[in-house]
This record gives sequence, structure tokens and C-alpha cells, in this order.
Amino acid sequence: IAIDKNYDSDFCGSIPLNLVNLIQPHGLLLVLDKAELQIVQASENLKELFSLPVDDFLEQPLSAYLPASQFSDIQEKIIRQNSQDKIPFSLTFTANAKTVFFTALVHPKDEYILVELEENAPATSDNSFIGLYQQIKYITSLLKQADSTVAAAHITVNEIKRITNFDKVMVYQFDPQWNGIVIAQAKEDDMDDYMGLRFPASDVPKQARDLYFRNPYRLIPTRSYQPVGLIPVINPLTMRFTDLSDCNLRSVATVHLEYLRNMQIMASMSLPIIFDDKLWGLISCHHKTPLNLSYELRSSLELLSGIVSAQLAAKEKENAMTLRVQLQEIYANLLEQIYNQPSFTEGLLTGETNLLALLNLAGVAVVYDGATIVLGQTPNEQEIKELIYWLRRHELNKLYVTNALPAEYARSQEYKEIASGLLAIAINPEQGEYILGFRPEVLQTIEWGGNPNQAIQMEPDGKSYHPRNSFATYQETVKQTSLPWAFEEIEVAHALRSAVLEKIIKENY
Ligand code: BLA
Repeated sequence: IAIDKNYDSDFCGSIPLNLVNLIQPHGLLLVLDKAELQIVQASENLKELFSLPVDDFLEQPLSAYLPASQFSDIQEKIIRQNSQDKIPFSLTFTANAKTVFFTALVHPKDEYILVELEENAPATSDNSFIGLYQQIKYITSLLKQADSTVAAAHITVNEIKRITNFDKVMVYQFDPQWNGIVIAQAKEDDMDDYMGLRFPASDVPKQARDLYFRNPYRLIPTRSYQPVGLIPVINPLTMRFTDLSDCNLRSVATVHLEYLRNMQIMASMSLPIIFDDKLWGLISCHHKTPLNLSYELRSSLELLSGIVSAQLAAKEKENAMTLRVQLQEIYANLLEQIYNQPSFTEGLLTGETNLLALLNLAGVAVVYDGATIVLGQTPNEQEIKELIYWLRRHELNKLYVTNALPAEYARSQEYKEIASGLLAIAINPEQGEYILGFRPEVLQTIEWGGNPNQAIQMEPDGKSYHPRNSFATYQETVKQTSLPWAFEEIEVAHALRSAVLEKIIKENY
């Protein structure tokens, strides 16, 4: 894929997200010392809510504002669940003769405790435990019936849209370069259609992706807000900025707020799909107008994203297993042929099952014992000879696999139509003996959500920049690549190599 610059790692990837010292205004943040649970730092908006200067709260014990039972509950859970993050509490917080009901998330850290406070949404049928539990059970049963990854993704977007009322919900799957493709979408008619579009990696740069391993969601109820600072600016316990990495209220990077504006949405929420310790994709939700979700609903979505992850992982494993079984069947036949024929070459290239079928190749060349034997479409003998020189220079001892040979080895551009993909199995590389499998060029059209080469618009000053402002479909034709090699195909190629080496030993003794 031809993106001019990799903004993911070298530009967007360096924007600091955690040391911003600002939060979004839909909640309050307190920083407590661990010994006494005294407030050492607090967000400025405490002042508006309680009509008291923030300084009045500093160095006060949290116990001064809570009923004794609530305070001791917090104390006890902090001690008992020290390693656990984001313990939720319902608090009745009273200051200056005003009482506010909060949902609190308490994060015990090494040096301090973070307390995120959000005003409680009054209980409704939407956020009752029974109501949400029913929904989750129902969606889980739907997901279990899905017969493919894409079917599961469709259920996910439809159901999340239904229970949250977001105007658009998408499942976004990362490719190996961390670009993301929208594989399922549920939306209101007047929302832009992103189905099937690919977005460059820098749209969700690495440090933002990494935060999904610490946070179950990222919620931005409105992109149009006044950030709220912490007082004092420096955390007196660490003499540094307070690390807001896993604080839900953390203020949003400006470039992303502008991005949301360019997408013409006000509110956004995203949840990770993680399996095998890897970020597989995101569930991304958009709304035209501001939208906040109750803690209860957010928690249900958090559970759901875990269930979706498990279901998608199961589907992916099933797919891999099916492919593996198919390959094993052909491989078993091929093994028999290799052992029954006088030479392994005949075993690979003749008979009902051959190497072309095993590895989905258009051509294969076996270079062994001074001869080059080919089947199907391959480069000519001279070209094969030169390709092998090149392989030998790279000291590729077992397997060499690429689906973009022309980009690796310029000479191959001359025969890219038949060999944009190469899987080379080394038999005896010192002697230039290889099995070469070729795959033809397959032109691929990629539809990007906006031109990825314009992902960043630099201003003339060379310092200020903006995200792209159009997400209109931009078509890219990818040339000089073949169909990719599946992990399971590479696995079976390794097994084949061992079998061939064994057969050679038998042939010679
Ligand atoms: C954050 N970018 C994000 C997030 C998403 C996307 C989901 C997480 C925050 C959120 O949920 O809103 C991107 N959202 C998408 C995409 C789709 C979508 C691709 O729905 C497609 C359907 N962004 C840029 C550029 C930079 C950049 C050029 O376009 C860097 C220069 C950075 N994006 C960026 C940063 C964050 C981000 C820094 C983190 C924001 C934060 O958490 O504070």
C-alpha cells in the first residue's frame, strides 16, 4: 500500500496524550494521597459546582465530604483491591451545604489515588441492572449464532446502535499496517457511509491504540468543550504532571477534536476488540449532537466489547482451523506421492495432487541437482537463475515469503504478472537448490476514507497542522502484489520442507 509517509510512528505517534493536565468538563477529578486520602489536586470545575474556591478543598480529607459509611467502604476496598483499577462507587458528596450524587471511579496508583466523579444519571429503565442484563444476554445469544466474523460484526453494530441510540456504529478492523477497514456499519440515513472504507494508521496513532489496553472505552460526549485544568498544576506528591493515561475524563488531543469536526460529528465513543493480546479492531460510535451515556450503559458496552472480542476470536480460530484441515488433506496426499515416486520432484509436480494445489500457486520451479523443472506459469530459466542468486545473497535459509516481490527485488518487475508473490523453500541454498512457488499479480482497488497522503495538512509555519478535512472515497490501485500468504500456508510450507529434506536423504542412501 502506497502511503507516502508513515505519520503513524513518526508524527502523530509522538503527540503526548497522558500529560496534558486537562480533563473534559463532564466530570471532576480529585487526586488523593494514599496515606490519609487527602485531596492534593483537584479539577477547577469543582468551584462552579460547589461555589467554593478549589483551594478550599486542597489538603482536606475526602472523609470531610462523605457519609462515614461511604468513606470507610472506599478505604476498605482500596486496601483490599489495591492492584485493581477503576473501582466504582456511588457517592453522596456534600460541600458548602450542597449535595451531589456522583458515580466515582477510584484508581489506586503507586504514588496517589485518582478519583473521577460524574454526576449520577437518575435511574431509568434504560440503565436499570435488569434492563441492561437482559440486553447483554440477548445480544450474547445472537452473537453465538453468528456463522462468520462479518455476521458477528453486523450484529454488534446493529445491537449497539439500538441500545445506545448513537447515529452511527461501526466495526473497524486493523490490517497488518494498522490501517483500519470498516467491516460493519449501522447508521441513520443522513450519516456519511464509511462501509468498506480504509483509514490510515495515523488516524488512531500508536499511543492512542496502546491506551485501549488500559481503558475499556474512550468517550467524548462533545467535541465542543472548554477543557478544565487541575489545581495545582504540578502534582505535589510527584512534583510532576499527573499521568492521566487511564482517566476516562482525560481531555482530547486537539487534532482529534478537529478530526471529529471534519467528520461532522459532535460525540464519539470507541471500544477495543482485543484478542490474543492484540488490538484486532475497534467499535466506533458517532453522534451528530452531544451524547453522554450513563455509567451503567458504558459498563454494559464494556462487557459487550469483551463478549464481542471472544466471539470474533472464536470465529477467526474456526476459519483458521478450516483452512488448516483443507491444507492437511492435500498435504497428506502430496506426502504419499513424494514417498512413492522415485524423486521428490516428481512427487511434487505430477500426480493428482501437486504443489500448485497445496499452496494456491500459478507456477512452481524446482531447482535441484543441476536441473530446473517447472510447472505452470513461471519466469524463464535465466530469470530463475538470477532470482536464486538474489535469494542466496540474502542468506535466506529456510523460507522466504513475500506478496510484493517487485518491491523487494526490482528485476522481478519484468515478470510481475506471473510472479508478484514468491514463496521460496530452501533445500540446499549453498548449491542454489530451491523450490520456488509463484503467485501472479492481482490488482487491488483500495477505497480510502479520504486521501491518505493528505492525512496531515501542514501550515506554512511548518509547526501547525490539521487532520484531513475530506473523507470522500479516494481510490488507490495497488499493483505488483499477489494475494497474501496465509499463516497456515506458510506453516504447511515449513512442514513440506522438512519432508523433502528427509526424502532427499533417503534418495541418496
Ligand atoms: C484518536 N482516532 C482516535 C480515536 C478514533 C480515531 C476512533 C479514538 C477516540 C475516539 O473514540 O473518538 C479514528 N474514528 C477513527 C476512524 C474512524 C472512526 C479512523 O470512527 C473510522 C470510521 N488523527 C489524525 C491525525 C492525527 C490523529 C493526522 O487524523 C495525528 C497527527 C491523532 N487520533 C489522533 C490522536 C488520538 C486519536 C492523538 C487520541 C485522542 C485522545 O484520546 O485524546
